[in-house]
Parts: sequence; C-alpha cells; structure tokens
Amino acid sequence: MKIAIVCYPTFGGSGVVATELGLALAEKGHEVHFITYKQPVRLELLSKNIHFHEVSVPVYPLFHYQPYELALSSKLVDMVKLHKIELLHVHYAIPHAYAGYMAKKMMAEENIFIPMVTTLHGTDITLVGNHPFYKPAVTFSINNSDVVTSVSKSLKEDTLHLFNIKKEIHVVPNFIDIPKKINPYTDCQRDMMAEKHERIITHVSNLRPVKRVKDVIEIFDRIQKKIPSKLIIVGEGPEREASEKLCRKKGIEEKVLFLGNSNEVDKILCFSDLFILPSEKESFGLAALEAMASGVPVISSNSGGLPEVNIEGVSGYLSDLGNVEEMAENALKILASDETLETFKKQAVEAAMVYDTKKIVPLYESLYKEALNKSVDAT
Ligand code: GMT
Repeated sequence: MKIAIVCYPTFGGSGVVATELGLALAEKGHEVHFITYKQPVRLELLSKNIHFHEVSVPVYPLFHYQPYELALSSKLVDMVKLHKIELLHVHYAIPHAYAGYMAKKMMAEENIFIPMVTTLHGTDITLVGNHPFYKPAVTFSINNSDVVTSVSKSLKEDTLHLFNIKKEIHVVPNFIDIPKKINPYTDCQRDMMAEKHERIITHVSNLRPVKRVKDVIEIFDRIQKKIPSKLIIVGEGPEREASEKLCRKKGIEEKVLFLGNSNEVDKILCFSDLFILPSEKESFGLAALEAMASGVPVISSNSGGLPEVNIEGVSGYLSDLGNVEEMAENALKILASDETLETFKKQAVEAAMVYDTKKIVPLYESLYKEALNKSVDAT
C-alpha cells in the first residue's frame, strides 16, 4: 500500500508514534511518505520504502500568520498525484485532519478519491482542540475522516464527551518494539550518572505544566531523604526554570540532572531504576510504556489512559493527581530492596508486551483496508 503520513516532526509523542508506525509499515513492505515541515526526529535513516517530503511555507509579509494548512493541503495533493498515494494517515487533528480534508476535496474535483485515517493523540482533544477557537473545526475534521482512531479507551471517552462525534472511534493504542528495547546495550555506563549504591530515578517529558514536573521533584525529594538517589530529568520546556529553582530551594540541586532534549533516551532508561510520570492529563503515556519496555517500573498519576498502561502493583503504582506523599511511599516500596526492584523490572517488561509493535501495527493495517474499501464503495 502507498501511505502518506502527516505528523508533527518534533519530540512529542504523536510524532514519535507516527514515525515508528511509518518505519514499521515500511519494514512490512508498504511505501511510506512522510509529509511534514521537517524531517521527523526519529526518522534518522531514509530507506527504500521511506520518503520524506518537506512542506515549506514561503514567508509573505502581508500575512501576519503564515498559512501552514494551505501549504500542507497543496503539498498533499501534489504528492498523492505524483506518487500515486492510496491513503492519508493524519496524526493529530489540528491542523492535519483539517488540511487532509481540504486535500481530499481538491482531489475529488479531479476524480481522485483517497481515504483519510485520523488518529487522535490527546492534547489535540483534551487541551488545544477543545478550545472554543478550534472546536468547530476539530469536530468537523473528525466527523469527515473516513476512519478515526484514538490512542486509548480513555481518550475515546473524552472525545465522545467533549465533541459531538458521529463517527465510530477505534482504539489503537501506542506501541513499542519490545525486542529492540530489551538489553540494547552491553554496558549502559551507569557510573557516569550515579554511585553504585545510588538509585537512578528518571522523568522524560516536554516539561509543560500538564506534566507536573514540580510533583516529580517533590516525590524525588521524599525518596532521596530515605534512599541515596539521583534524579534525571530529560526534555526541554516551560517548566524547566521553575523546576531548577525548586531544586535549589530544597537544596537538592546536586542530585538532580537536567539533561535537556536527548536522542539517547534508551541509554538513559537502560540505567534507570524508576520512572515518574505524575501528569495531569495523559491520553496514553508513551513515555511510561517506553520506560516499562526497558524494564523500568513506573510511578504515575491515574489520569487519562495511564491505568491502561501502568498496571497497579505489577509494572508500578498509580495515585490520584497531586498525591506526592503516596507516590513517594510507593516509589520507596519498589526501591527498598534489590529483590523487589528486580521483580518490578521484570513485571514492567511483561506488562509492556501487550503493546508490542507486532500486535498493534496490524490493527492499523486492517483499518487502512477498511478505509480503502469504504472509499471504493463511495465512488
Ligand atoms: O505528551 C505530550 O505533551 C505530547 C503529546 C503529543 O501530542 O505529541 O503526547 C500525546 O500523544 C502521545 C502519543 O499518542 C501519548 O502517548 C501522550 O499521552 C499524549 N499526551 C497527552 O495526552 C498529554
């Protein structure tokens, strides 16, 4: 099948899922065309079945805001025609589903009928998309997609609750290539980060308020009072400065490392003992799944789709939003003895297996077939 994938090329979860999906589809023999404004961060190697087409928006001084959707929809039309693409898979409703719909309409004028699959990732629904400025356009784009998927049951419920949706929403969760994650390193150079007797605790996110980085520090502060440990914070974002300040205020700045954005998350997870994700909202929590797949147990909030991923008492523990006391107690339970930590590490990998690439990618493939059949019926 010839598939166009439209996504954000940045470090965000939706872009990562879209990229990993494209790579997995290409490996299975599909021809995949990424169409976005920059080469996606995880798309390091272009290969036989992978193509990247950059959308550029020429700056025109008359425009106060440069019209990306317009450039994207035109690029989609051009690429579909040039490469005989059969299906559009747009990740993140805003503005991708909207631009995809316009592209479909332009192509229909030329008797080219191409189905569009829209995947909802979370913030496009629960944060941005729900804003009155965007809501009518998001509702319209979802209802006019041929197939709609959401990354968790929880996000499906939120979408149905917040928008007037007339389309069926299929749940296709985030996924991870488990065999690639298990022991990818012979030596992950743990001593670079901590002493032998110290536990390593990790948080990876875009450090936005929704991630509750201050809760991460509060939890760590309580842990480090009982167990020698280090905290590694990976990612860049608006909460970084305030979080660094909080560490200084608590006098724990020597024990907390802010690493910024990293392409070496696998390596960092390789030497981590615990992952903390106390988010206010999290449609799925790909970061938690990545940690689990690398054998790192998770302490998280029970927001959104996190209970679908992090299994209470198995891969880690979940608490109500903001309950940093309980999160710290649970963390200590896991970290207290080497035996308990080993048990949780093993269980975390087992729980992650449910979301192995091999199990999830075929779900997308069968929805693609459904979308193609629908569009043949409609012509
Ligand atoms: O978590 C973020 O801030 C990034 C965000 C995105 O839009 O890329 O991630 C969302 O999509 C991921 C992939 O489907 C999910 O695993 C994340 O849980 C979801 N984030 C939120 O819902 C806050």
